[in-house]
Amino acid sequence: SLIATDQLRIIIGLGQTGLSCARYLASRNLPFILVDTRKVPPNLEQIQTEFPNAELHCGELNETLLCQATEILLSPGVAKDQPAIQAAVTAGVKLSGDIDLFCQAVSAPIVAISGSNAKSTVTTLVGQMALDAGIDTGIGGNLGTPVLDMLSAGEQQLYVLELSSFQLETVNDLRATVATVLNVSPDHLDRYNNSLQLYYQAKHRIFKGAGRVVINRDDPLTSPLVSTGVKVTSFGQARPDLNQFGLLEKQGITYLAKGNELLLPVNELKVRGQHNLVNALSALALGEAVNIPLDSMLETLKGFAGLKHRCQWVADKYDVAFFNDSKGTNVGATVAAINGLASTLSADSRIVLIAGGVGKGADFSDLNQPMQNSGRALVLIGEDGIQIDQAVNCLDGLYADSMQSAVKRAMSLAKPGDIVLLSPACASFDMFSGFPARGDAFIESVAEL
Ligand code: UMA
Ligand code: ADP
Repeated sequence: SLIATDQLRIIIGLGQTGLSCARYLASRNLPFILVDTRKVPPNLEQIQTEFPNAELHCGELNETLLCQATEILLSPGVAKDQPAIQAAVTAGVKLSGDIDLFCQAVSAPIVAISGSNAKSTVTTLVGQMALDAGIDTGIGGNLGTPVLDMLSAGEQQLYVLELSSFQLETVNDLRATVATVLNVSPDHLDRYNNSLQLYYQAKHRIFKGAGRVVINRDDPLTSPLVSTGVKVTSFGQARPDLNQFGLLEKQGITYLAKGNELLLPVNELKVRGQHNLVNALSALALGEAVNIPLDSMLETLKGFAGLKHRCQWVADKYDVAFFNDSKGTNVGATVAAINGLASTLSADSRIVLIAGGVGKGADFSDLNQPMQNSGRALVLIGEDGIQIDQAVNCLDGLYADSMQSAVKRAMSLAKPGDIVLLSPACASFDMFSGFPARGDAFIESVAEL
């Protein structure tokens, strides 16, 4: 391993990432100190049992301690612009994280995927394409399994990583075989001084040292400045140029296409909505970059039914269809969900949207146009529901104090043929443990109707 033993590493954050870093260093007999900004981190007992000899500091960050480190391994949930961390950086301490450690440890090709939306869907899809093609593949990152925990299964032939802007903040040298930022729209701006530029810059760290790059033709913010040797492949909705991925119409049928080559009629896909066609195209471009055979990738696409909580069809009740898009946690995602589902509706049918939660300082005005085009009614939940009500002035919002009453209200407002869509455009932590619990509450409430 490239890791020096005479260094003092401080792990900040005792969540999943911090634990994975501690396990990784311990397995290599490398010393570390554990730090968490909370007085009592949630899994303190487990940590003390697992690492009985590790020095542990909880509560407010200690600047003197941090300045003594050679390297700080920062968890994604901890902002790096805190004074104690900045003081350490100024004092010459290297700021790093689990992603850098992982990249130093493996030699297999890495597919690195970021973006404001569609990360989990595309990561899962590319991972499944690789597995179906018989390639031993590790699939993880922001998606759920911390990257270092994947190493316990032994080195795989390929890694497909979902990387958040938070994780990318501490990335110094990724050297992915192929890297992409699928799309950029405002999210997490509370963590970036309300600056889209800072958020964008964090995301674009994914391109550091990348061998190949995949860009979205429909979103200029996804294109990095790369040196001439780096191959760039694009995906997008329009008819593609030679060797690029896009949609092509022939005799009234829309196809996924590469250049002029028709790959698959889109009606053979199980997933619905224009955004999912784009997701399929991006997965093909990424898979091609790591030599997954095209025929095999198309077979995987045909079988892919999408992930739970992402525009997931739940049930039809009294001729109203219910869709769970609990993972729609920012405005861009909810706009895509509304437009994607609206394109499947008949002429008189519309969407009843359930939205709201923790707004993360977002500007919700981009919801107005899609709701004007396709909205029947707006039901609001959570602490920042009122902000959405104020931004969406084409409809009067109705308030509900639980998921159950939101679903009942939505049912009573819907007309036969309509869709009730939970796509909150917000985080869930005011009412739920996370987006999965919020989506499950929706599914249960629909079942009770
Ligand atoms: N925290 C503190 N003080 C600390 C450490 C953490 O207050 O010293 C708080 C954070 O503010 C945060 C929580 O504890 O609210 C968890 O933070 P963490 O960095 O310990 O998180 P992990 O458990 O390591 O999980 C992280 C990702 N979480 C975040 O980025 C907040 C997980 O993504 C990811 O699956 C996991 O690593 C494995 O890679 C979750 C997420 O919400 C799903 N990601 C955001 C998103 O998708 O929008 C970016
Ligand atoms: P992420 O991991 O980036 O949050 P997911 O794959 O979990 O992405 O999808 C999150 C949400 O983003 C979905 O529920 C859907 O509302 C929206 N979405 C999916 N694909 C796209 C896309 N191509 N562009 C914009 N929004 C999308």
